[in-house]
Amino acid sequence: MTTAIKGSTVAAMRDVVRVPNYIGGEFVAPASGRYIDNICPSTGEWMGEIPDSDDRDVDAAVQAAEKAFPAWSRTLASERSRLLLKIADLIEQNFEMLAYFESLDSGKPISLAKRLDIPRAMANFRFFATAILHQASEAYMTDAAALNYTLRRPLGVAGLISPWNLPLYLLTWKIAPAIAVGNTCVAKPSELTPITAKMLSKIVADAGLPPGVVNIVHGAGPKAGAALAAHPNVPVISFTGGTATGAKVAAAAAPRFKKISLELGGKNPNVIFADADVEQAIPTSIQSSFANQGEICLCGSRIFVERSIYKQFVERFVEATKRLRVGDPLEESTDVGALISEAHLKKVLGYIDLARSEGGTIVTGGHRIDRSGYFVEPTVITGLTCDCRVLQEEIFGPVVTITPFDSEEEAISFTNSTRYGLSASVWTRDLQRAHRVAAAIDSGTVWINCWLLRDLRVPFGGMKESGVGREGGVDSLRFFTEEKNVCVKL
Ligand code: TXE
Repeated sequence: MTTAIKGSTVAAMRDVVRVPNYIGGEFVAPASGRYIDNICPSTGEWMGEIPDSDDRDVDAAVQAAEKAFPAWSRTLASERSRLLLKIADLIEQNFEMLAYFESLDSGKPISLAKRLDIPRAMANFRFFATAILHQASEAYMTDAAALNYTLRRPLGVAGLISPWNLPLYLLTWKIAPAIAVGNTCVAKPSELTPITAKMLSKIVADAGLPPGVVNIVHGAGPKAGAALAAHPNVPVISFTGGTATGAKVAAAAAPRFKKISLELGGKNPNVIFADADVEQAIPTSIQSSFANQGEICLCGSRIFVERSIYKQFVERFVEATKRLRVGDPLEESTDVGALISEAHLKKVLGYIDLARSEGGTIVTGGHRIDRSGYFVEPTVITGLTCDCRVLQEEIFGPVVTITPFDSEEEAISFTNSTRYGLSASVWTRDLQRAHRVAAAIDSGTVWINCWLLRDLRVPFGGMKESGVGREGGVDSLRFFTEEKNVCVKL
């Protein structure tokens, strides 16, 4: 499949890439009849179009989801599980095609789509399909006077808003738990990366999921996304995206007291103590800085290195950065692909200029690559302090700063010096220090001597302005259900 698609040109795909909405089991055009262009990040060319949906489309999707809810919420867990496993199998059967289009649509290296995105999409469905078969509920005895037990029921129609950096990975991270526990849903994928969401709607239909359980409405965030966040019949919203957008979603949800989970931006630290295993720390830090062009909320964009090994670390890190192959995302050998859009390219280049004006040294990289599409050289910056904007604001590109520190206390204060608190990596062979520093860092996840090692059972989310709530494992199952205590007098 891959070879066949590779041979085709972007122009030849015009016929096939008009993405429809998926509402009530039907593929439908938007009420407005209008479409938004979908631009290929690695060429800058028009590649297709997606519905410019508005509140009418969102409302139709919510109605379809409401209609499907009574039967789906009563469907036996074993049957819901079977259908979710079928979806996972169909993702697996379409693995190559999904990886290809994920890479084409987002600019990410196809090797990453194959290693991370599509396997995780399968794993999300398998994990929650089986998790619902192993649930228990609590019971509390009030002496000999009463028995309390907890019932958990789905909330109704879940609103799921996902971003462009890990399109199918994050969309399925939300859809799978939402429907596994008996909700129906309306999902709004990013307008920048609609293609694998379109493919998922076909997969969901082919798997035999009842119409209306999953609905996918494409469109612009401020129009379709905002309509979903504010819809009166959507009691629960799961959102992943930028912090500024998260604030808008929270504001739209607040007057209706919706349950919300917000996974937002990060400015994650990567702390390297002098006793670290540098042979491991360097290649992993290269990954955490530049994987997916730095467009992962968990990327470590601020590296702090103990002063005694700082010089040697910078030299070796820069050498490794220069070896990264930046190029066509569809080439298997590419390490760093294209940024998502021209606007995002400008944002990232703007921060590199800012680093220069804040007095930083661009040790390697720092420029747009001279070719069509939105490519930026992997960039390493030194000489900036923690109060600089470049170390305070999320850049979300292949740009990393390296700063020396002199003590454990200073390392901790550097890590905690931003308004974000999503994740951190700490590199040391000193076990007690590892635990001490992990406890002191304000972030939802701390990795010790690793990065992006994800177990789907663990709580995932951010502190401070990196988000509200936790998802993953039991947290997702609880988030998408509502508890009721039943008290029986004995
Ligand atoms: O994301 P948006 P953007 C960060 C990153 C990036 C910045 C802006 O720093 O540069 O955010 O990216 C939908 N109501 N992250 O603007 O807008 C939108 O259609 C409801 C971090 O591209 O947050 C899309 O589906 N929904 C990040 C989703 O929100 C709205 C991933 C996310 O897009 C909306 C992406 C509105 N008013 C960017 N406006 C992460 N945490 O991984 C937009 N949307």
